[in-house]
Amino acid sequence: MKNRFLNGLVFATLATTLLSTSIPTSAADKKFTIALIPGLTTDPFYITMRKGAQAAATSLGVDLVFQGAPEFNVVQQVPVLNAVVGRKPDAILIAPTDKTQLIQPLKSAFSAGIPVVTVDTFIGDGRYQTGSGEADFPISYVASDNVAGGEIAARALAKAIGEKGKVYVSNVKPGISTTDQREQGFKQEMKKHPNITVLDTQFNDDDANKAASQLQSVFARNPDLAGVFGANLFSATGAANGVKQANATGKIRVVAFDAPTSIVGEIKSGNVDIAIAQHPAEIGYFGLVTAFAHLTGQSVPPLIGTGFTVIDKNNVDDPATKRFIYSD
Ligand code: T6T
Repeated sequence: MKNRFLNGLVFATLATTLLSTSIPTSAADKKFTIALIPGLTTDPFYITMRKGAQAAATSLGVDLVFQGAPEFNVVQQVPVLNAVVGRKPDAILIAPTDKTQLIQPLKSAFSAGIPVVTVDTFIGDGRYQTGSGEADFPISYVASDNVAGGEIAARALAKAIGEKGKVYVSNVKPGISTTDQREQGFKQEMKKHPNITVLDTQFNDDDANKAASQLQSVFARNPDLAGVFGANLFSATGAANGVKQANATGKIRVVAFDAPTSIVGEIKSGNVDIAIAQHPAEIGYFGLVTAFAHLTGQSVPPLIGTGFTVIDKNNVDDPATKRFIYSD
């Protein structure tokens, strides 16, 4: 999967070329409307993604519609998707909340003539435009390499705990492509660290309070717990809070996926060892550019990989790092 990612620099060059190339008159005459449907509207990750999408939309003269649900789940996302399809946008960017259950609802959008780009998460196996099956119709997938992200997390946690002890993954729920892949990458990397035991994953339904109480329960059952990997923003925030509530800062080490503003303090106080910041603005920007390229007759890559910035106590105050802290 990793090798299929387009080199970010190459795509950046392509995008710059695209933006500076004159648009055919017919395309320039039409004002496109592109909808962005996030996993949920209040998550700083998607708020930051929206900013990137808006920056590209403004440059290209596109109307961006941002419409989503208040929680990350299929039951709330599908009615939003159907309402957006009813408004007949020229294209849809969406972070599907389940890799299987969003296939049919998105297929309806595609059948209605609306091109689909998935951002952050994918449907099916994420291999689009291969002629391989019922979920390959989206034109592109724009995202972090989440397996690699899980591997980075495992290496960092292994180092923090001195290569030995018990750890677990605090995760959202099975079926979400991103968080499934982070757990997969984490576990496959941990196989290379023979003195580390990975306990059962705890699923929190994207609820930081639940993740915090799960941390305390796992700790109660395993007083020698050494570390936890929070596989997304709410899992990591909750795990870090749980460690504080248990007065176990420094004893239970935390590796966080995602980088909300609160993570800066957690890293400085030593409660979190590292945060793996995704580049959600980049995902939004290149998602929008990809849809626009398709609408104006360009071919587009079916997979576009965006970057990570790993934040720890050594670089947390660097401006070059700080720009990747998510917007609230
Ligand atoms: O980690 C991100 C996103 O990549 C994932 O798909 C869902 O959770 C987040 O939005 C963070 O809350």
